[in-house]
Amino acid sequence: MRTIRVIDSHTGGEPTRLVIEGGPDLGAGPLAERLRRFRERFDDYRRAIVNEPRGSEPLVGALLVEPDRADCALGVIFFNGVGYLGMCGHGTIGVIESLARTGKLASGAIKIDTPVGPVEGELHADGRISVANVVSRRRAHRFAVEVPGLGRVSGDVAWGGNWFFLIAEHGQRIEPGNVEALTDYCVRVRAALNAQGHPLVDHVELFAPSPRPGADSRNFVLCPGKAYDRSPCGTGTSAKLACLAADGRLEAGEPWVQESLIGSTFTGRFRWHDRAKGEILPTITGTAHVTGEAVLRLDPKDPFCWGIRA
Ligand code: PYC
Repeated sequence: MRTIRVIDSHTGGEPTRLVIEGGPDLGAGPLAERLRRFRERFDDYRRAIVNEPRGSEPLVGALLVEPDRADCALGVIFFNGVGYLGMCGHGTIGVIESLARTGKLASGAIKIDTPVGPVEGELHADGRISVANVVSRRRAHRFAVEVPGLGRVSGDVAWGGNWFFLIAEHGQRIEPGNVEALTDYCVRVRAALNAQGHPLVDHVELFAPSPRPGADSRNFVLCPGKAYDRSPCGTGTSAKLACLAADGRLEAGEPWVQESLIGSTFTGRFRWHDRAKGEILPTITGTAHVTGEAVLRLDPKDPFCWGIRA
């Protein structure tokens, strides 16, 4: 019988399961290499931790590891029900909240190693958490894709720690009652985009004006697989900031309040990393709440011990 100790949290409604003990031993080396080892040799742990019957479709796992970089206090590898993430904004906020609330982290700044580079978290005295994310940028502006059944769809391709396709003109209602149609639309767009020149894009992000006072925009973000992000998506908001910066629609230091489909918000800001290249350093601020601490039991007699395969 294996046991895995976890701390569960949610950030703006999006769940994170932090693995603090009993996860796979990925050895040493850069986190990108350890992620590859995780995928190739220990993928059954990923399914056991986040998939049903222990997990759920939107759940993101976060495996706590020793950092590789000397300037980082800890390392994290993020994963979900279908694979692995480069970075995860809501997840990093959840990890910091989980470590803080269980006495494993004092308030202040902490540098965290991830497979796509170091990020810096800051736990504020009022409970908000900021994450200074990896360098983000727009790769393609108004890229048009022919989507079977939908016609031509145009959007921006941008990196914010994961690859995103950001669409402003989509004709969809971004409302909680419309999740099925939004999911179907994004799944079709992603498949077409992957086949037509952008195979790495695994997140699709739709935007609309927000009815919420103080919010600049509402989004719907389809994550790898078919789950949508209940939070405004930290890496997605970083990608959005890169596009706003490239278009001259947001100045360095100015706040951008991004609302999620369910009404939670992140505040994003950026500073320039390399203005000539359109590269920014985004910071995302939000709040998370711990929802539980548990010991997962992996019983070899359980036919679904390693998760239900989709
Ligand atoms: O907050 O970056 C994020 C994220 C990615 C996938 C789910 N959440």
